[in-house]
Amino acid sequence: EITEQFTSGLPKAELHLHIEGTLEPELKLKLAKRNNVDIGQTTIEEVQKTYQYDDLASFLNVYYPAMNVLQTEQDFYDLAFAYLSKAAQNNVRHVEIFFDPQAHTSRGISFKTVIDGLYQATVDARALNVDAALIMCFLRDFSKESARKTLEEALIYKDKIVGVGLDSDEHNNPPLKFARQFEDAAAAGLHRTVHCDIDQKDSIEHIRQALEIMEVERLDHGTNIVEDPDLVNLVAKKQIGLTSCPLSNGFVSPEMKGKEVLELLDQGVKVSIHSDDPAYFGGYISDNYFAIAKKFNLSREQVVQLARNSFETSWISPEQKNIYL
Ligand code: ES4
Ligand code: ZN
Repeated sequence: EITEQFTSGLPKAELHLHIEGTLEPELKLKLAKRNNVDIGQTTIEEVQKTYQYDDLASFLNVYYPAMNVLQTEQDFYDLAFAYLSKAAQNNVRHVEIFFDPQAHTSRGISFKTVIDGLYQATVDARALNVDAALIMCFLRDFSKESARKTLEEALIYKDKIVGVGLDSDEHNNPPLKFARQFEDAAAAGLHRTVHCDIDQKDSIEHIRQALEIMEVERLDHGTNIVEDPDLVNLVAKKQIGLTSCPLSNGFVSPEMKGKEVLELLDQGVKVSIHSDDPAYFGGYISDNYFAIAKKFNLSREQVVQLARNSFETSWISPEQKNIYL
C-alpha cells in the first residue's frame, strides 16, 4: 500500500511543470495588489471560483489572463522561488521548468525581465538542494513568425536555457508548424520536447510528426501512443520520455490515463509522473504520484520505476545522473 509519506519522500525529477501554472491564488492576489492590476477578484475564494474548466481551451482561458499580475523581474523571481521551495518540500532533486515567454512579451514584458527573474531563482534554489533548469516553450497557437522572433531572443540567453518545448492550444496547431524553430534550436545545442496532450484531435499524427520529423527527446503527456503499437515500439527503443500528469489529465478524462501509463510502463516505455499546472489542478508532484498510485493500486516497484524514469529521461549530464540512479 503506497502512502503519501512514501510518494513525498521518494527522490524525484520534475520534468513537466509550467512555472506560470504554479501561481497560487495567494501570490496572485499579492502581485495584483503590488502592481495595481485589477484581476476582478479580491479573495482567495473568489479566485478559486474562477477555476472551472473541463477541456484544454477552457483551462487556457482562465490561465493566460491571470498572468497579467506578473510585471517585474521581482515578480518572476518570487513566482519561481515560491515554486522551488515547494519542490524542495516534495523531495524534487532536479527540475526542468517550462516557461512561456510569448505569454509575457505579447503584453509588453521584455524577455529579459522574464528570464532574469526566473534564472536568479534557479541559482538561489541550489541552497535548497534543488537543481533547476529552464525550458522555453513556444505557444503553438501563435504564428511561426512570432516563434522565430522568440527563438532569436532566447538564443541570446541560451546558457540559461536547457531546451525548447511546445505548448498551449493543440487544436489545428501541429508540431510541424514549428519544425524550423526546432531544427534551429537543435543546432544551437538545445534539447527538445513537444506537448502532445491527451485525446486531442489528430493526436497520433502530431505524435508521429514530433518523433519522426522533429526528433524530440521527450513527449509531454503523449500517452495516446498506446493506440499505435509501432509508435510504442519506437518510443521504447529510442528511450523517449513520456511526462504524464495524472491530476491535470483528471480534469479532461475520468481515469487520469492511469491504465495507459501502466500499460506503457509494462512495455518498457520511459513514462514518468509530473504536475503540469499544480496551482490549477489540485496538487504538486507528490500528490500526482499518490493519486495514480492509489487509484490504480500501484506497487512500490512500479512507483520507484516511474521515479527512476524521471531521472533517466531528464537532461542532466550523464555524470550527474549517476548520482541519482
Ligand atoms: C498547459 Cl495543460 C496544458 N496544455 C497545454 N499547454 C499548457 N500550458 C500550460 N498548461
Ligand atoms: Zn503541460
